[in-house]
Amino acid sequence: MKFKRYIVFTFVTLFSATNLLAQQEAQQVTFKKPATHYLEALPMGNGHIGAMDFGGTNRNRILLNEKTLWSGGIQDADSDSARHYLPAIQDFLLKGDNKAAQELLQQKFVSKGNGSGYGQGAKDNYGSYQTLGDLIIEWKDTTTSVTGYHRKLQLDEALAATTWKRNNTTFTQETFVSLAGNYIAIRITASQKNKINLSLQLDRKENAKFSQESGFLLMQGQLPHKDKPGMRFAAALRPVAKGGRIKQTNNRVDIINANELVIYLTAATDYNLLNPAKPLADPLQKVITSLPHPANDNYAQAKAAHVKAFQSFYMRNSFSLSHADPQLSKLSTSERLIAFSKGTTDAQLPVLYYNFGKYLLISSSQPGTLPSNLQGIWAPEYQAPWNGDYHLNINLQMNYWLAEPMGLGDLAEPLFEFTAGLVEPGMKTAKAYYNAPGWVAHVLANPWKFTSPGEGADWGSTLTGGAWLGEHIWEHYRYTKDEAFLRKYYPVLKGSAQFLSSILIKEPKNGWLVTAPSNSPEHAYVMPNGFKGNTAMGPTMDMQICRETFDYVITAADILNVDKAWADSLRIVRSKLAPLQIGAAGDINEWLEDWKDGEPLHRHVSHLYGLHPYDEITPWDSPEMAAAAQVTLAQRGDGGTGWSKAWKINFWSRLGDGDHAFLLLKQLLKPVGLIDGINYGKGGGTYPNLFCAHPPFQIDGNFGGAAGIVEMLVQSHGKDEVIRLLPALPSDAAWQQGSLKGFKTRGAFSVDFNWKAGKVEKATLTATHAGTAKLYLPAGKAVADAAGKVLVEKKDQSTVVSFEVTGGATYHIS
Ligand code: FUC
Repeated sequence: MKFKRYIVFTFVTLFSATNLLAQQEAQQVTFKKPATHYLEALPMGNGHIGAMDFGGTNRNRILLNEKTLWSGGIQDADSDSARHYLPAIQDFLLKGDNKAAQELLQQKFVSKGNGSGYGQGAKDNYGSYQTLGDLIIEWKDTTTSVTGYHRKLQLDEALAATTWKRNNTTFTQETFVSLAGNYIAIRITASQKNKINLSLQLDRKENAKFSQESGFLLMQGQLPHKDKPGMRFAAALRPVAKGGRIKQTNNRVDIINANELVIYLTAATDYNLLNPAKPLADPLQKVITSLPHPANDNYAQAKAAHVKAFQSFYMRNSFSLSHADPQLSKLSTSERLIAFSKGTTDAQLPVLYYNFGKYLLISSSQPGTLPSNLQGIWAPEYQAPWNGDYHLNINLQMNYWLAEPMGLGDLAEPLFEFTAGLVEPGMKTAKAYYNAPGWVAHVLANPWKFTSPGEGADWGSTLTGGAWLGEHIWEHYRYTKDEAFLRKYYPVLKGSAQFLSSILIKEPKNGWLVTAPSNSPEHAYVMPNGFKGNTAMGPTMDMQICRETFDYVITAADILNVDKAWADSLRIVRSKLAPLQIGAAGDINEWLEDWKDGEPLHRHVSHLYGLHPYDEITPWDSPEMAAAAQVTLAQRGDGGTGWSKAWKINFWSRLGDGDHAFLLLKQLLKPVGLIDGINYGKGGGTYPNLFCAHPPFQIDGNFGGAAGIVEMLVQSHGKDEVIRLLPALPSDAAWQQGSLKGFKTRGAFSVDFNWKAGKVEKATLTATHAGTAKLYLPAGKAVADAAGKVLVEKKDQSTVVSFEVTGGATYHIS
């Protein structure tokens, strides 16, 4: 009896130890050294304020960001005469003279002025997202040696911590960006009294002045805008020390012989989210008054409130794989990346990547501010790559692919509001270029509501950026069935459909309706006459976006009981759109004709938009097209930038090929050194701090990669929105046992399940609304209601089943 108890005890202990290990391996980004570069620093944020802790023990840098800090300002980049040239450009295209069309487009149909400043718009009207600056912590003792150094970001608590030992004293620095209050908090402790001796300073290389008030360090400034004064910003820092003394001189704070120190820091700008044309008041007073007062300082409470607020998002869902390796927990994250790339099994690394994606979403996107940009909220530059803006031909959208399935759709609010904010300027752009109703946004957008085409004919005339944003509004509805939400944003969707339906022209060969002039994002074709160009009519992605937009607007009008006659007319237009076509090589045509690719391995795979994110192509609804999509993917190859690889993980998962998806995930996790600058040739990967390498750092790959993991595990797309568990599970041994909790599916369901030996063991499905559930039921499983009554049973083979559900009820699959 005793012996048996001992065995059970040992088993439980071992089991929970492995579990704990797995948890830590999946929840921590760790380093054994201070960062030498921001791509080794630990990112934190609350959607408004961003921080990156370098973990230095002599001189520590904390890189600071504020989401709305943008140079430039509102510009009128619409070329008013453009619409007069539209018929001529279209005529050239109809006659097959794409060269003349592209030349005229470059002269008359691009943005007025410098547009985005050729990607270098910081000092131009377009502007650039900029770093706020740095907090510098300078320790007095920098000569004695440091031992026992460790640095980690604890993802499930959103806390960074550095520990080190110097002169027999153990120091710790803990940092968070509060989700409960709008500030950064940094607490420094020492194992012995009077050992904290350091100085604090704020720094910024451009457009800033520094000052101090009793108990505060201040920074304020104004950014350049070509014609007028630009955005004002301010930051304030307040140190709270226990023991010792604080001395303030020359905009510097010295902490002398303290036992403990807490630093609070906040920042704001005068950017007016509701009306960027009318800046808010000078933010200086706001930052001073919004910092916690020393008299009320209670770090423990502030930390607890932050962790609680953060976990209210983070704990909504979880993904775990059972396998853990005790050896791996001794490695730093970058050592794990290297080992993984050499073939070491590290089951928890993909889980860590998933968790990191979730962490980044919560930290960079919160209601009430701008959406996550090309760098989320973490930029060290004054001229960010591509201005750190909102690219609408994949990048901004990819940043939000995670939100709905993770049950974090409320964090996409900044995206929905940003999209709605583009309607008004986009209506002006639609008139100026196409003399069309509705609204358009092209390839680029910024907080100043830029909707004009880009300045280059070869990339700037993609006209579906705005409609693609609308897809996220529709997806939110599909996941939640929230009619009030749909009603609120219906005018945005309707405006896109109005625009797209009114600009279509009839192409001469088949009489299909097509967009013109447009392009297939950033890719070139080679015409049979040898012309290599971009300007085209009816590129495949446009036609897919038209079908998708028209379909959901027609459905939305029906749900909301509005615009019946118009929706009917849209149905007719939809039926005349150029269809998907399979080319001579068995692939999906990217253009209306089966032209050769300008760059066969190009990073964009826009013509597979219908496979993902749109669900026009699925292996079950359209097997022939799915097979052609697979040929396209094979042609394009597995290379590409970070986001391109991330997209391909999603594509392969939707084709049900978990092994190919995992192959690409492994490539996305390939360690990349600290390369600055843009180098398409090198391909994507992962920096030491897990940020995605385009290169340079671009956050879309982090989000897209984590979303790809979701697609491997749960899908619910296609005509019938059938819920599929483990639709693309890799055959790798490390993936054969695991569990998921709190996932959302289209049709407004929540699923939890676990699997063993690669097969679903038990699952529960909770319905938010009454209706019909459609489920791909694994062989040998049955569905029962909460009372245990069996509703459907399929013993012999896996198949799609449907059953009626009650709102709020849970169903068990076992
Ligand atoms: C798109 C991509 C580039 C880059 C840029 C920010 O235009 O083609 O690779 O990601 O956005």
